[in-house]
Amino acid sequence: PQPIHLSDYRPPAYLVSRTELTFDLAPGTTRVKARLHLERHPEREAGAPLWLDGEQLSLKAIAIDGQPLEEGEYELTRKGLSITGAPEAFVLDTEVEISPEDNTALSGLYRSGGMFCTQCEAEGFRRITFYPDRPDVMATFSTTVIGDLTREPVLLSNGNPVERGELPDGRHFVTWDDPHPKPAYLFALVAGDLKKVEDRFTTMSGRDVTLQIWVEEENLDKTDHAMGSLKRAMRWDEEAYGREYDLDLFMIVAVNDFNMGAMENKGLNIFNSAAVLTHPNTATDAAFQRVEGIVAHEYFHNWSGNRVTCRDWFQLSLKEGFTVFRDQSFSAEVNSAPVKRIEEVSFFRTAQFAEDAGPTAHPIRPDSYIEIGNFYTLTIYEKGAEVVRMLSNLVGPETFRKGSDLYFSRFDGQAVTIEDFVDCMAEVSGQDLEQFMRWYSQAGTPEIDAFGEYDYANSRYRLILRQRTPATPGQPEKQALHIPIRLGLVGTKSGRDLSMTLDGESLGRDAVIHLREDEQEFIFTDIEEAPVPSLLRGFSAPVKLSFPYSREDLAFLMAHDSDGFNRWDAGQRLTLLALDDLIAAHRNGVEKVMDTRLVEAFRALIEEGNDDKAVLAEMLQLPSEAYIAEQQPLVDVDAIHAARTFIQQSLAQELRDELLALYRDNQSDAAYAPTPEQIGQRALKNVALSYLMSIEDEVAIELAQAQFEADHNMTDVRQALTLLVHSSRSDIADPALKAFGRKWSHDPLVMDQWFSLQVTRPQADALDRARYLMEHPAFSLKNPNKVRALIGAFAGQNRVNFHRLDGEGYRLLADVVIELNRLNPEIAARIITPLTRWQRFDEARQALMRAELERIRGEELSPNVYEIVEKALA
Ligand code: B3K
Ligand code: ZN
Repeated sequence: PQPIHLSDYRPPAYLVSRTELTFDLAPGTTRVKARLHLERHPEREAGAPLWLDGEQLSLKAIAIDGQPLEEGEYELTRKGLSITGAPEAFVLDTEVEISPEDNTALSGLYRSGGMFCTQCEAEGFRRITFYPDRPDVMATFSTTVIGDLTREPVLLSNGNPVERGELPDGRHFVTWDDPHPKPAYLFALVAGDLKKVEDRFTTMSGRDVTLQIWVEEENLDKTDHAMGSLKRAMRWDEEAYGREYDLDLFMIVAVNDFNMGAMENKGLNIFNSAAVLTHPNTATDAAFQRVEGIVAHEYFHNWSGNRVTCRDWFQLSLKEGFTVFRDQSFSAEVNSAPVKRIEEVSFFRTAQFAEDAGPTAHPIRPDSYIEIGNFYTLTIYEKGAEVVRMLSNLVGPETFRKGSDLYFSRFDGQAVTIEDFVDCMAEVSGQDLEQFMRWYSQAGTPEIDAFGEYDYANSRYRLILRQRTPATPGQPEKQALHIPIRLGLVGTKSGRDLSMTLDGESLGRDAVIHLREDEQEFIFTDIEEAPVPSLLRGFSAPVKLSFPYSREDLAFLMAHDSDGFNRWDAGQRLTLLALDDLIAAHRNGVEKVMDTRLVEAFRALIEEGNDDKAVLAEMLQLPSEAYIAEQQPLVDVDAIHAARTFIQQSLAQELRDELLALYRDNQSDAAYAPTPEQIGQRALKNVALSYLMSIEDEVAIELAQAQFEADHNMTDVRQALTLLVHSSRSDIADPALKAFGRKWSHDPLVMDQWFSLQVTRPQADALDRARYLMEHPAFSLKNPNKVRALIGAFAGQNRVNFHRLDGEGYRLLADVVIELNRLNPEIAARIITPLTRWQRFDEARQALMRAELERIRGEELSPNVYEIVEKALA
């Protein structure tokens, strides 16, 4: 496979103004008729051939303006069809046959359970019909869906239903019309025996919109939270961005087999059932919050993505980075904002930093790709969102809103580029954002080394910042970025933010300074006492910042920083320092000694409490093994696991009474509600329980068993069960696991959790269990949720067992990748990620991981897996 380059972009030879589709559905052979109204692109030369993408289609008929084409009048390849010498404007009719039943890649039209559904982004529409399948071709669509009255009583597509009727032989049809021009990737069709929950929403201009969530009958009681989230998101987008919904109907459909979380098809969002269904008994707090975030995200795409879309797939972050920023802002507003930010950053620094440091590192706007399906990454999404967040902070929220208003009005109905977006921000703010644009073209995580010095004699504080971005594949040299650093100087005597003056200008007590050069010095004057600097508040830029803090400095910031995020981060840094010592001790075979400062800092946290219990729970949480690994030059999985476990157990022993009290004070019988208060309370109680269970004392075991048996809500049940199953005691683990498995065998989303929590147990049998569970009747490699729950969780979260020195963990993952490469290349190329990070480990593991990558490379590979494996072995 050959890479495609951004620099080769050319507009298409023909545009489509209107697309008329007819689907005659049958699982084995579905007939698709397409009538395209085509016109030469004004910027393209006469004679340029028409190119239509098409894959795995069986062409039955083709005609121009009603005249059937002879063989020889068009050229057909495995990738599509071209016609030379077509008129300037004409109507093209095609008819193809496809087989939804055999579509295991879940791209295009496929079957999920008993229903038909589609996934077209990025390039799935070409598996449905011949079409210029690129986002800069936008057409209005009319879609007629013909199905079986009993098998598919419900027939859905984009837009509004305009006609329906019965046909002979127990068939019926519905015709849908979508008046908003859209690229083919936003097309959707769903047909099956579905039931709906309906609600209404009145838009800001007083229009009445019908809201529907379509599910299988047994899930009708799991839609309330998604519906509530949808209405909150619709209102929020009106208030925060002035964006109103633009059709009379908005539908969400839940499907069990889905490659991603959800898809923003115009008027007909299709969701992975895991991203829409919730019930207190089946979904955890985290799942409730995830559903709220994803429902909002897909809804927000109606403007940032659908009304204004991407010119080409290199611009993917234009819609994804912006929309993630929008959903994060929404979630922060409807939940606890500090805890949302902590969660985002903690995930980002673990997963995106690892991507940016690995062989698949790429800029937010890549220069080239082989398979666009591989670019739905943390860099495009989350780093893209961080860059939009920086923009919003640079220009200020009100100006940012002016910029987004301008962007939406100027480009409504168009397919545009990242420059178009940033130019709007530059225009409304008058700021020069040229250097800032490098964030989009340069891969890798910038590293900032900071040094500070207080000059007692002159009451000055001197801060030196140096930036450098490490080389990434294809980008050996990096340029300096424009990095906004929010900071405060916290007085060591007063414990308060000091007011800052820089170059004669008063900055206040919390300010942003701009790092633009490789190295810059900032001298703050009139600083009346020696400060500890609080840098990168709120994670004001997606960088790694190091400062030679002492443990006393960090304990001080943990207690006094006015920025909640940096209070949390100081705790993380303090814990990491303690971990460094313990990791070294473990490696050198020296006895491990617990840092008493850490114990005292944690004791103080518990004693002081926090109005926001979720924040306190986060502060008490130790950094994950994956995040700890990110900080190490060479990852020693066993030492990390041992060191972290040692800290956890030491804290549990030293603070046993405090943790028990914390647990008991936060127990509640109140009816479940996914409110920030309740979620915080549960988080706090469960973090206390996990410390207590780490020493497996009898009281803790009783508490965990009682919490499991009380069966109050899934958050508590799952946490209790996880702790029991992750313990060393099979006498307490096995009965609970069996009971849970029996009780929930009918519910695939709960069974996903049952799989995950078993294969993430640190005990040595985890790998055997993973292999054994792959044979379980509830498991299937064809269902992405199952693959993620079992294989993804084992390889991504069970580090000690995945990285076993006998290489069996790697072998398991490679076996799965090889099978999935044939079934579902997109999922195969994602699940392989842990193997691609081989450079981070010791030589023995490197060799084992590489050997598995080589074994995969020996197969006949899909472009998806090929691209990742080649990069990993390059
Ligand atoms: N836009 C979709 C992504 C689908 C990608 C599939 N290869 C989901 C989202 O970001 O909202
Ligand atoms: Zn998105």
